[in-house]
Amino acid sequence: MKLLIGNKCYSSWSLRAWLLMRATGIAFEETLVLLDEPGFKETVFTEAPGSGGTVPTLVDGDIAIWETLAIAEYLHEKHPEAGIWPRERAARAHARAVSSEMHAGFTALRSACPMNLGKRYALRDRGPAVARDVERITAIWREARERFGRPGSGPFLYGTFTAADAMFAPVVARFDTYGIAVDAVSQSYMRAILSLPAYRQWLAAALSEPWIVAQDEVDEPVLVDLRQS
Ligand SMILES: N[C@@H](CCC(=O)N[C@@H](CS)C(=O)NCC(=O)O)C(=O)O
Repeated sequence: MKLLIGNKCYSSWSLRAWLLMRATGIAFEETLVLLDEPGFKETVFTEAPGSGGTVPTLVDGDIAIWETLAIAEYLHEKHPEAGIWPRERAARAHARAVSSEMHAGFTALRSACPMNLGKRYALRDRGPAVARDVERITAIWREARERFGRPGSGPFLYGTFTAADAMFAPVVARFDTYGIAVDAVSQSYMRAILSLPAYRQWLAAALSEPWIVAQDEVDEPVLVDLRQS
């Protein structure tokens, strides 16, 4: 299988699919297509004709799957042993619901705090709509951990790493780089994502990317630029 992804520093949707495959041990090769470059759509459509023209797109022979949740479902069908979704039905239903909520929502947070793994931002109040998103996201994390994160089963939302963790990984990154304060349960969950070897691998590659996209040029107080170049 081949996964088309965007720049690792910025592409939050690519991070979700890539992390899901890497953390669950599903073999794939990756093709990085530069965001904000003139040939982006042509490259995606050449690799995946008839797709939505976005990244991530998973290509498996003559099957192309765009949309991150559809990729998760495809992997769940193709690799039932990988634990893409939790094994227990109630946990699985919860994981799918919160993943859909993530996919469709939290637009205030997403537009106020675009994912940029290369910078650590100065603290500032990001307004009530962002605060509401943060409150809802951390409530989801606490509920998942309390109801389904059985002692000894692992530090992720449902114990072991699942698609729901992949869906929230870019939010964890944002809370970290934008210095957004969260409760103790959420902090401990964030540590689990941020220290996951697959996440560290993505981050290291993101920090060594030379490409800067337009979104990065917005006038935003930056505490630390983490990139080497
Ligand atoms: N709903 C899509 C969103 C994918 C998406 O918006 N990807 C962005 C990069 S993070 C993209 O491809 N942008 C380029 C474009 O839309 O032309 C999903 O779930 O995968």
